[in-house]
Amino acid sequence: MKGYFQDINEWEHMLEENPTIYEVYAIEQEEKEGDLNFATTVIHPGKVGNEYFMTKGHYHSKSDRAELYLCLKGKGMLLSQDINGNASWVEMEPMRMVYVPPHHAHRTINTGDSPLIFLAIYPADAGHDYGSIAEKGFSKIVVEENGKTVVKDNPKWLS
Ligand code: M6P
Ligand code: ZN
Repeated sequence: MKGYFQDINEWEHMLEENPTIYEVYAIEQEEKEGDLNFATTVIHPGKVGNEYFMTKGHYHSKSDRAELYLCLKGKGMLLSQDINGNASWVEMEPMRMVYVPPHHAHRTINTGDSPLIFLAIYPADAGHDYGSIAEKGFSKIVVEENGKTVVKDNPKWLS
């Protein structure tokens, strides 16, 4: 995940211990219309500098495909944005379902101090498009400031 977090020095420092940031256990079907994939994701608690551990985040290759998450354990946030970088975010807590509309990139963030575990359900033909997020990130970042979770403008975001 080199380049995904703001604090490059902290990132390199953390690599000495090489912690697992998140794990995905996906059951994926053949990529055909009408079928569903599902995946359980575990994001471990932790931060790089003041930025919480998070997933890479992606658009769908078939960008009109939506996605649904059911939070099972822990505390976190779903950050999503449209193709122009207009972002929105919603808190995740056990038994809360959160929805990613078509044409929206999505990333999940563990803002708690225990693993964040959620189930994702998405069309089998959605596909993952990591390109633009890997390059530009999201327009917002989620950090801890004075013990509080804060959503801030990404200083590296170029719209
Ligand atoms: C969820 C789903 C998966 C995704 C995973 C990790 O389980 O959205 O499709 O792979 O989160 O997210 P990412 O692939 O962006 O790292
Ligand atoms: Zn997705």
